[in-house]
Amino acid sequence: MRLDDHPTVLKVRATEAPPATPDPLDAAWLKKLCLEAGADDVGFVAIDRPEVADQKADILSILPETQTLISIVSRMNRDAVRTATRSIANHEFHETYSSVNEAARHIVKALEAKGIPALNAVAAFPMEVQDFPGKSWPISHKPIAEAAGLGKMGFHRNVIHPKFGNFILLDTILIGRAVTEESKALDYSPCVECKLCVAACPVEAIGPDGSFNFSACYSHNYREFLGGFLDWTEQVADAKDKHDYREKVSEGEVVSMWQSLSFKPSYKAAYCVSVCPAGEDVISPYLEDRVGFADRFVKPLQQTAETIYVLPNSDAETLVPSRFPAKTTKQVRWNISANDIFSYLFNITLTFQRRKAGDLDATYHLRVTGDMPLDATITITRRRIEIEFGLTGEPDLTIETAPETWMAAFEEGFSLEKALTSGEMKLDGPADLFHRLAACFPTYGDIERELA
Ligand code: B12
Ligand code: SF4
Repeated sequence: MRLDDHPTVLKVRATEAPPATPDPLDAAWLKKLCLEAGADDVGFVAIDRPEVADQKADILSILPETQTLISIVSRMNRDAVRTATRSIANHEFHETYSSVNEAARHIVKALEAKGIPALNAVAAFPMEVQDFPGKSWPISHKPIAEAAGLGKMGFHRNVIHPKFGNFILLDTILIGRAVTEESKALDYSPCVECKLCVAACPVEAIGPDGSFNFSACYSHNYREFLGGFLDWTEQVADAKDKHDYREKVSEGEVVSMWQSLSFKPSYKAAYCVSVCPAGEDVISPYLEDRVGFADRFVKPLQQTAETIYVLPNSDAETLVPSRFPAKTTKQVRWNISANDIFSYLFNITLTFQRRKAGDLDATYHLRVTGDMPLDATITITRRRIEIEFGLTGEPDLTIETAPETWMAAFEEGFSLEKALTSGEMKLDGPADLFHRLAACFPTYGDIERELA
C-alpha cells in the first residue's frame, strides 16, 4: 500500500489541525494547569538560565526541544515523616514520590494533547543505575527548584520551601515552549541554622560546619538501596553455609531487605528532614519552645534503639557509641568501586572523614605514573578536602606512585614499607604525613590486588 493511501494517513489529513497554542505559553495558565494536576507549588526556569548551565547538555540529550523547565513540589505530611516508627515515614516518602510523579504525568498529558513537547524527568528511582557508580540521575532537581524560587538548600542540603519547609519532594518537567513569565530565585534562605539536622543524623552526615559526608549517609540510610544491596549479595556469596550467613546477617536484616525488595526500598534514617523546623507552616512550635521542640521531635530519633551501618575507621563508627548509647554499630564495606585513577580521586571526596582529619593542614602533590600519568594537588585544611588537577602551591609531601598502588593505599593490609621498597611508591617529605592522609578515610574492603 502506498503511504498516501494508508488509513492513518487519510484520517490525519482529513482532520482539522488543533488550534495552535500560544508561544510563549501564558505563565498564569500553565501555573493553574500544574496546581490543578496536583502540584503543591510550581515555578518556571528557561533553559538558558545560568543556574542550570551545567545541566543544559544533559537536559537537551533527554528532550532536545526543551525551552523551559517546570519545577514542581509535592508536600509530605509532617507527622508521618517525623515519627520514630520509620516504616510510616518511608510510606510517606514513597507516596509523595508517587504523587509528585503523578502530578507531572497529568501535566505532561495535558501539554502533549496540545501538541507541546513535554516530558517528566522523574522524581527519583528509576534512574540510570547501570551507570553506577557514575552520575546515575538524569537531572538534579534541587538547583532547578532553587532557580524556580521554590526554596533554597538548607544546612542539610535539602531544599526548604518558604512555606512548607523541607517536607517536600521535587520533580522537573521539560517542555518545548517558552513561558511568558519566569520565576525568580528566593532572595533569602528559609534555613534558620538551628543545626537540629546535625544533632539528629545518627552518622553525622551533616557536619556542624555545613559539610556533607556522602559515604556516611549512603552506607547507613541507603543500606537497602544500591551499594548496601551489593554488599548483602556478596555476604550471601561469601558465606560458607547457613550458619556462617546467619552470623553475618541477622534475621531482622534479612526480612528488612525482603521488605525493601518486595515493596519499596526503606530509608534507614532521613532524620535530617524529620526534625527541620524551617518554613512558615512549620516553625511556630519551634519559636514558642525550642527545647520542647527538640524533646518532641529530635530526642525520640536519637533514643531509638537500632543498628547503624558504618564504615571501618569512619567518624560515625567512633561517634555512635558515645553520642547514641541506645544504638549499635555494624561495619559494612564501602563499595562504590573505582577502576581508574580519576574515579578513585572523586571517590575520596565522597569518603573523606572530617573528624579523622582533625587538625591536619597539609598540601599533597600526587604524581601518578603509568600509561595515563596524572598530577593532582590534594589539600586538607580545616577538616575539608579539595582536589585539583595539576600541581599547585608548595607541597608538604609529594607522592609519586603507580596507579594500582595509590588505589590500594587506603585499603586494609596496605604496607607503605613494601610499596616504598618495591619502588611502586616514592615519597618526598615526611612519611607521617602519608599515614595522616590515609587516616582521613575509612578502611576500604579487602585488597584484591597483590602488591609485587
Ligand atoms: C544523589 C542523591 C542523593 C545522594 C546525595 C545527596 C546530596 N546531598 O546530594 C544521597 C544518596 C546521599 C541522598 C540522600 C538523601 N536524599 Co537524595 N537525591 C539524590 C539525587 C538523585 C541527586 C542529588 C543531586 O542533585 N546532587 C548533586 C548536587 C546538586 O547536590 P549536592 O548536594 O551539591 O552534591 C552532593 C552529592 O550529590 C555528591 N555528588 C555530586 N556529584 C556526584 C556524582 C556522583 C557520581 C556521586 C556518587 C555523588 C555526587 O557530592 C555532593 C556533596 O556531597 C536527587 C534526585 C534528583 N534526580 O535530583 C535526590 C534528592 C536530592 N534526595 C532527596 C531526599 C529527600 C533525600 C534523603 C532525605 C533520603 C530520602 N528519604 O529520600 C537523603 C537526604 C540526604 C541529604 N541531607 O542530602 C530529595 C530532596 C528533596 C528536597 N526537599 O530537597 C531529592 C531532590 C529527590 C526528590 N525528587 O525530591 N540523595
Ligand atoms: S534543621 Fe535547622 S539547620 Fe538543619 S536545614 Fe533545617 S533549619 Fe537549617
